[in-house]
Amino acid sequence: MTSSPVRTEFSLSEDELAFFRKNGYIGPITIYTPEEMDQMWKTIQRETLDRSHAAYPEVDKGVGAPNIFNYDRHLDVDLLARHVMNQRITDRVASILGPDLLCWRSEFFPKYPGDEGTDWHQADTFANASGKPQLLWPGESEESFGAGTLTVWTAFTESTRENGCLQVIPGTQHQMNYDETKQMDYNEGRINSEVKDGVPRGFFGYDYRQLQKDPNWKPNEEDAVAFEMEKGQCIIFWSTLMHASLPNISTGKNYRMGFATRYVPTAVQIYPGTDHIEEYGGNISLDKWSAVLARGRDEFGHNKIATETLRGTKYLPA
Ligand SMILES: O=C(O)CCC(=O)C(=O)O
Ligand SMILES: [Fe+2]
Repeated sequence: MTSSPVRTEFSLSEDELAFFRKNGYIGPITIYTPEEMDQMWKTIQRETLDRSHAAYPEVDKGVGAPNIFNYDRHLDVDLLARHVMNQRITDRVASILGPDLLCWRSEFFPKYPGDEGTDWHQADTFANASGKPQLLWPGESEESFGAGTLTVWTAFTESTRENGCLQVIPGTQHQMNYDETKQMDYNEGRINSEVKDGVPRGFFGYDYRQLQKDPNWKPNEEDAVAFEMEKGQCIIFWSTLMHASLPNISTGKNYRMGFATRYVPTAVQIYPGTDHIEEYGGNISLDKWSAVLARGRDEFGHNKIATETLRGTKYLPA
């Protein structure tokens, strides 16, 4: 993590950067007004239904499969393409990662009424579910830990304790409690079936506790912070920070929709030595995948970079 010499409109202040370095996150930060977010979300919902240009085909499998089939819709949906390049986001991310940024992954994280929370977890190489490192930082070998990614988790709908807001344990980003070279077994039947320390939680068909270095260790939930957010606000956090989310205990139509965009500097190799992703009970080819140069320049040429979306719209800073 370097601090960018480039100061721009939405750069983090020195105080904000110091807070991030200590705690592993910063936010909530407002990216869109609630009205803007409402409008945008309506259009995105309509556009995401059309999968004719999506990078990955619809996986006609059980409840776990939506995870992987919701990946990377910023590669075909215009408003999501604009979102990953939004300067309110990328200026701040650049304050932490430096000026040259790739967005390598986006993911929808829905919690519908009755859905369990997300297990506490940390991710460094992102081998957690696939068994293969998805990120390789310079100077790291495939066997060793990489150095994670910066995630921007934006609340596309209001996010409350009741509908399953995001939680973190501040300051935990420096030490991995999980070993991503260990294997978890995927089991759809596990979804919505476990209560962990009084809270219904799971990891989309996995049990993240299977990666624990010490099987007897437990996260220190007393130190957890829960982020209630207005729609249009985001949290920026380092992926090795302990994070989770609460279950959605509400009734009716009160669903929570998070949209995570993940950034690394251009020096990082993404999906090293692999042409597919196999996780959450699905298997997708990376043929149509590309990284998006969200800001700055790519002087490394390690990764395939998209200049336009799969619909042919140019990626331009928003
Ligand atoms: O939204 C969630 O429940 C989990 C989000 C998460 O784990 C992530 O963005 O890395
Ligand atoms: Fe995560």
